[in-house]
Amino acid sequence: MAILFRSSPAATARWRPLLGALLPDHEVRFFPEVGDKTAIQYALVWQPPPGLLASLPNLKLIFGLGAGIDHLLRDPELPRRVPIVRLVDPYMTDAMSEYVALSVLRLHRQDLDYLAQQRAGVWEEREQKNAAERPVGILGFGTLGQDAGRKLKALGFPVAGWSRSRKTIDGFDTYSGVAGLDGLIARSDILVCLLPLTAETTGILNARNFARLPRGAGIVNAGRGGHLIENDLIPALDSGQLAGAVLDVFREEPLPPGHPFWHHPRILVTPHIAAETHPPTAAPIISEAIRRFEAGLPVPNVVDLDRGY
Ligand code: NDP
Ligand code: OXD
Repeated sequence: MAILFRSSPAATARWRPLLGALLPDHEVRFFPEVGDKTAIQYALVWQPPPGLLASLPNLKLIFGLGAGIDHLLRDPELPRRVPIVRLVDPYMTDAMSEYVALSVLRLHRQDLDYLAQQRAGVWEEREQKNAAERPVGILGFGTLGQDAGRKLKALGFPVAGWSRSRKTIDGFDTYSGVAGLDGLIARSDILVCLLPLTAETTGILNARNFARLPRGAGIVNAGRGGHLIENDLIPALDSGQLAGAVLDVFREEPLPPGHPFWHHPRILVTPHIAAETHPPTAAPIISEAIRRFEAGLPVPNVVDLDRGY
């Protein structure tokens, strides 16, 4: 019974000792050392090469080494009979909420303007609202969205969330489905995207929706680069319809040199670090899931392939 691990070389170095210690009764193989493929029952993967998973005839579970599984669905040969388990790790949830709180506060407190003023040696006060006067809307009100929402609420922001299914959550205005999207957008001075990338959510940060935000709104995209129509962003910023954008994820990663986002004065770029997978907490979550599976118990966080997340 073997486990195949495949991620970047740096991640592999961090996971190797943890998996060995947590799963001593399993043989863990590290890609590209695959060995006898018929022995592999579990795959722990981030961005596996297309066809790798399909080449494992006795695979029983696929563990995505992140919260989003779009990297797996991109594989045209993905064996859809094998359940995919996504990573839900409170350590990552806390990290994402820190990133969202920081980004929302930067937009709210006009950090981009004060940075520009500092560079120009300008000492000038700008009118400032309180958090209570700055509604935040969160696209994707699941594990990450709700935690970020709670923390933003603790800072005083009125928070609303948008999800696919209808939700009633104490202390939050909630919107759902295609019919609820315009309502959430119209009331959001700052719009945060924490959606999974699916056919329905691709391109949701677009000119139409920017135009429906209150003038001078800010956006934070920590979902996926495919959520943003990149060519729509700069015109919305240059016209003043949007005041700023904080972007952690991009259609092409790393963001290519010379891309206009690098130097735009109203865009803050981070290199997909909002909530990185943290092997010391993630490895015990995955090893526990394997133990549950082998004991015939239900495994949490299995992806619904029909929904796409
Ligand atoms: P969850 O599955 O817990 O939450 C997803 C939310 O999105 C749910 O509320 C879901 O609705 C909603 N949703 C999905 N499709 C639609 C739709 N078509 N219309 C409206 N709402 C929709 O995921 P997580 O919160 O754990 O993660 C969200 C995403 O964050 C990941 O998929 C990944 O892309 C991104 N991420 C980015 C990281 C980074 O470092 N930048 C790190 C980790 C994750 P419902 O509740 O009804 O199911
Ligand atoms: C994830 C990510 O999905 O890091 O976990 O983007």
